[in-house]
Amino acid sequence: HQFSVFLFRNTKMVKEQIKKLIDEKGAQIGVIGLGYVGLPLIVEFSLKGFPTTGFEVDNKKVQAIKSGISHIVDVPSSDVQKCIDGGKFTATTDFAKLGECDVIIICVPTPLRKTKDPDMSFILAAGGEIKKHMRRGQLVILESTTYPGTTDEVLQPMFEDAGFALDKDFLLAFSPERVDPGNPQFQTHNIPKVVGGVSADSGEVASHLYSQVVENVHLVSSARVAEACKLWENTFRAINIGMANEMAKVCNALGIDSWEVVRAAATKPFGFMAFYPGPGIGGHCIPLDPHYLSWKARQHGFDSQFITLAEQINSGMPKYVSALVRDALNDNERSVKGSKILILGVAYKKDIDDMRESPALSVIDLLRSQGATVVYHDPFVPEVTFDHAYTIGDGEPLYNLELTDELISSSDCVVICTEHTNVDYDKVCELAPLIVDTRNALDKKRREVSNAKIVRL
Ligand code: SAJ
Repeated sequence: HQFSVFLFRNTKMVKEQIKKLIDEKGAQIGVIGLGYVGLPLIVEFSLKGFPTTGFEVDNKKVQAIKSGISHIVDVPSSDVQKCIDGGKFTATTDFAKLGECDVIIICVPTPLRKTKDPDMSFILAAGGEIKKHMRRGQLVILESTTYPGTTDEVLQPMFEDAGFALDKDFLLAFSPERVDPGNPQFQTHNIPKVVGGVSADSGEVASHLYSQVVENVHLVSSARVAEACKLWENTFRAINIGMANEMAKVCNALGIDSWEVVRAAATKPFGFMAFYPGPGIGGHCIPLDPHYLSWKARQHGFDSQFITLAEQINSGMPKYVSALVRDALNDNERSVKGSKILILGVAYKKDIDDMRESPALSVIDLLRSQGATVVYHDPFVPEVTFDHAYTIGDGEPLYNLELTDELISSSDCVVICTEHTNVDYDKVCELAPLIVDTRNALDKKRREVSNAKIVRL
């Protein structure tokens, strides 16, 4: 059998060879990067019966996964255990095992440098490991969000430099991840998957692969179209959130409740999509991805003003919120300096534990730099650290405090930065002297019975 597999792997057209392995659920699938994208993906393939290998540079994650523990909120540990019990799933830091894989999917981070330029180091590192261990007959797919042209300009030449020819020896495609952390309705299997190959064979086989685990696969004509699609989606969000934030400032200036306005606009059954104001945008996608597009556009002499403007507005929201707090305290004849401020919710969005780029960090930093003592309560986040990007507290952690009556009533102001569901807002409304609500966490009924003065974004 091994010989016939060897023979098969070294003679058939790569496209036919990999498709057959996929149809037999014999294709060994490797996923590089076991984070919020890679872990759900490899679990889906493993539960469908494919032999799978997860590749991670972080051995702590590998050990946790090998003992059946998931570090990702959307992946139950029971699913990881099921994969292990299936006997064909493993996780490793040994990238030499990439040579055993028929399919390799890259799910590594694509952050920004301090200069807001793309940081391609993770993609280059993954591509380098693949190149080192490449053999004939592999399909490589990039899922990390990146600028249009990455797959064919960066990865394809890497593999060709190693002496492998596209379509003859390897296939290469791009397929954007669309994971929405904490979204109970949409998980990997029911989120439509866009796929684009750097060649027709590549697109065809990559699309065939994903159709094993995703209900709806949308094949486009090239990897660039798929790369651009992802950036269009996320730039669309960043710009519309920026508009919602600017509209909130306009409404505040006119004494109009912006949340009521958006709710009313959302009754329009066509031609409108509701976005809501907030203390800024967090996560590792929406604040960053549009810069991959504008960076690439600038290389072609095009300056994207929408992306720049949205970034200015969104990144300016923490400052706007800290000014709301300052003015609200002032109305209570208190200065920010010397006040005790309680932040409710520090994660970058509700009901998840992710702190990446969370605007709450900037709100805390701004208030502390004006002399306030700031503490927080967030049921999902046990501790928060501030790196050198913040004015105060480089490396010193803040710890989650229990939401006691004493904590609330002893605060001069409570600032709701994230509207987690499981927080006792009735108690906050009863005991807090002053509340700044940046997420419309307190509905009309609560606001009417509250003892606190409530300021809304
Ligand atoms: N936000 C607002 N107002 C809004 C919507 C969001 O202030 O109306 C804020 C959120 O609080 C958060 C940030 O923007 O801080 C990003 O929120 P998000 O809902 O876009 O969530 P992400 O970044 O976790 O995930 C998004 C995906 N979410 C949705 O489509 C709802 C999706 O855009 C991508 O699949 C994913 O980024 C990604 O990985 O690219």
